[in-house]
Amino acid sequence: MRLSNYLLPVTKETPADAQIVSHKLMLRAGLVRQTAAGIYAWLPLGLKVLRNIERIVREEQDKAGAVELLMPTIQSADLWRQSGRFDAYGPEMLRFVDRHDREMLYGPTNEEMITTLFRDAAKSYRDLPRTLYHIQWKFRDEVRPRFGVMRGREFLMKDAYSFDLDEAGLKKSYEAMFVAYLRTFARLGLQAVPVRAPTGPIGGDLSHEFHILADTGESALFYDAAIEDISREELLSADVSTIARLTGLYAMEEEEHAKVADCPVPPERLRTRRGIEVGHIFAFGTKYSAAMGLSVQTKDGGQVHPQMGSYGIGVSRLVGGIIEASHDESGIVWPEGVAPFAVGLINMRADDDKCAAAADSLYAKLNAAGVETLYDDRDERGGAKFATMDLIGLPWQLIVGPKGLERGVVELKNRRTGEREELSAESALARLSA
Ligand code: P5A
Repeated sequence: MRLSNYLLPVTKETPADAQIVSHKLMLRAGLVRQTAAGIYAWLPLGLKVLRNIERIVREEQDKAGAVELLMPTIQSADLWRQSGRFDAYGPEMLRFVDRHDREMLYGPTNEEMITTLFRDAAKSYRDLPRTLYHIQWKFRDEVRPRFGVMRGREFLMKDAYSFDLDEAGLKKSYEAMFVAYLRTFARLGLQAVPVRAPTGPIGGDLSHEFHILADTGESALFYDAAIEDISREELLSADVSTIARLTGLYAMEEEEHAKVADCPVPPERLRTRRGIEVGHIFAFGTKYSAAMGLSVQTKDGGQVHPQMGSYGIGVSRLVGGIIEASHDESGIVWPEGVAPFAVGLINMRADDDKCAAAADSLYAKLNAAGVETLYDDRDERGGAKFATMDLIGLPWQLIVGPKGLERGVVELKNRRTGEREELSAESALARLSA
């Protein structure tokens, strides 16, 4: 992508309305713009990051055996009256009427809808177990939307729903999602701490929240320092034994920790830090299947209400969460898997024909090699180009200038370490396409 043909409204000034670093950087780097309280437009660079996160989330859901579908954002109130949650959900639910005076709502979650879809499709034990998911926008009329996309009113969620014949099956489905979450967050370059959680309006008696550690998190966590010793490699290849290991280690939110009479963690190992909740999973049994008339025939001819769970990931919140966990004083430092482009190619002198020709040629070769490149081909000062590239945080910067060209070299900079290296254009290409 040529920057001269892109929409990247970066700013030097720190926006006055942003309190936390990720929100400031998302505005400054031109990722999002607020269009109404807690509602954001995703600008081209932000959308690429959102799509990359979605892709990793989707791949791990598919690997865990979940099946993707897509449910609408708008739901009918009748659906929610069947579960009894229409009144219970309260003012966070955005309600409205259509032209025929039918009561509608913008979905804050989809337990009701998936239960009726499954009810109409599944007839017998052969149709179970199943886990279905979608990645879809939600709306919650939060009293205090804040911190940008971290607590928005409209936000993107991955929500999965599992259906099993019995409790042992539900436990397996819950564990499969738990493992998928550990892998997903590790691939996103994050260390996520699973915390035993209260279930709130979703219901049920087994639930875990996944938090990433960041000073600006909304919850205070108390946990065993040993959690931080679990390596990224182990999380990337997590299995059920990893769950046992992690849930065997103490981690609680402040309110729950306060209720614990004897904390099992010795004081020298007890850590307290703030966390951002990026995922939340629930096992709630027959709460919705019983209320909404979902039952299937068992092997011996009886009928059972399937045991259900639901599993959420805050996809848009993750964009902010990743920035909280990965930035420096110059801007964002994207982990490889989510970066909007792999390489930022800088032409130091757009007004110099030789320099422009060399940069154009590198750009064409990077494209041909399938390396996603953002090419700063604009006629701007070099200093401003460096600042923009540092701010938007692409993993590699490839700098083409007239002086280097005279010596037959270009410069390659690693955004995370700041290391710079001079090398031939061919070697740079080989390195970046590897
Ligand atoms: C689980 C999936 C649920 O809604 N029903 C379907 C269950 N869980 S949850 O914890 O309420 O939400 C799941 C995740 O969505 C993110 N999230 C938000 N992100 C941005 N802005 C918000 N206002 C917001 N509310 C929830 C969180 O990451 C949460 O873990």
